[in-house]
Amino acid sequence: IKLEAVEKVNQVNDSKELQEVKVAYLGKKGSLTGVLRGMGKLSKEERPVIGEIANQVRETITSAIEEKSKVLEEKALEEKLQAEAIDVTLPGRPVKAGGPHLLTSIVEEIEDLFIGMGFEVREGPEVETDYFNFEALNLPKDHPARDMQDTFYITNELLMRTHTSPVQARTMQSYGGSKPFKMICPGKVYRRDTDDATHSHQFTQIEGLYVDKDVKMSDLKGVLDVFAKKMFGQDREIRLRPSFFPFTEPSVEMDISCKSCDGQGCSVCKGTGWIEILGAGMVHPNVLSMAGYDPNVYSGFAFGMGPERIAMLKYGVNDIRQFYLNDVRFLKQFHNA
Ligand code: FA5
Repeated sequence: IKLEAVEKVNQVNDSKELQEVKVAYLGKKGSLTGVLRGMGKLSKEERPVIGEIANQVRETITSAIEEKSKVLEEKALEEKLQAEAIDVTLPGRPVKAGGPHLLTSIVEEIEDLFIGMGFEVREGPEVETDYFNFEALNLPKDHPARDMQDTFYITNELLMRTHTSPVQARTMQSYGGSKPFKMICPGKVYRRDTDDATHSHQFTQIEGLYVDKDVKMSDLKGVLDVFAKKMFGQDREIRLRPSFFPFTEPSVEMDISCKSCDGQGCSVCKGTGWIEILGAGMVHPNVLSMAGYDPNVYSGFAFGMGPERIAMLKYGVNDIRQFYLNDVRFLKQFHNA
């Protein structure tokens, strides 16, 4: 039995076969187990002799199996390592790197510029109350100027904000009517505008507000001038036009010359040579007092600009809808913008 078993163990090629051999000799019905079971029938004298031999045989077979098992394990490991070997000389598969959206870059650039002039960055809700979006900005119910911004209403009192100006009132309230401050607020706004090359029903605005004891129109002009020159370079022309907003008095709009498309027949400038990028003005006394600031002590200026249009001018984008189509061919041109 011993020789036969050891021979079989040597011939085995994998752990399954080894297990079969083990069962055949040492298992419950195995041949060696059979011998051990038969011991009871032996005489007193034969029993210890045969018993010792049987034990030796069992030990020999067991250790042969164990050794073989180790050899097989090592062989399996070796094969696994071979199969998983990494060829470091193969060429790599490049991963395409993403980058910030042009609009994100422009908003961050504008933020940095105003942070540099001492403005803090604020946020406000996109679902806004009628009070903050209109009433607190001197636009009572039924005021005809509400028609200037076609609104998506959710309920009678709740709407998608049509501009970032409600954050003016929210910020003033948070300062309790007693502290001077400078803030900007970037964010999404919504209007029932028909989409075209320069209008989108959802777009971005950046609000600016400076409230202090002696803020003048010339401060507004100075800040807008620094902004425009830094953003577009010295060679762009800037013009301020008198305008109307219920929350500012006097009010202006700022246009930038349209060099990228020479004005004529261009979809951005509609042939005029100019594109409007922001509305601004001196904060209306009613707006100050509704938010708790005494208009006899405090004054302020405010502006609201459209970063999409600023990016269009700066990078020669001829259709605002490009910002929202998510066409990677368009977007990746500006990854280093
Ligand atoms: C306003 O929204 C005022 N809240 C701005 C303001 C703030 C005035 C503070 C005074 C004081 P207006 O509707 O003109 O104004 O929009 C401001 C800017 O947003 C525009 O100059 C333009 O750059 C951009 N804009 C307006 N409508 C759209 C639109 N449909 N698509 C893309 N950009 C737009």
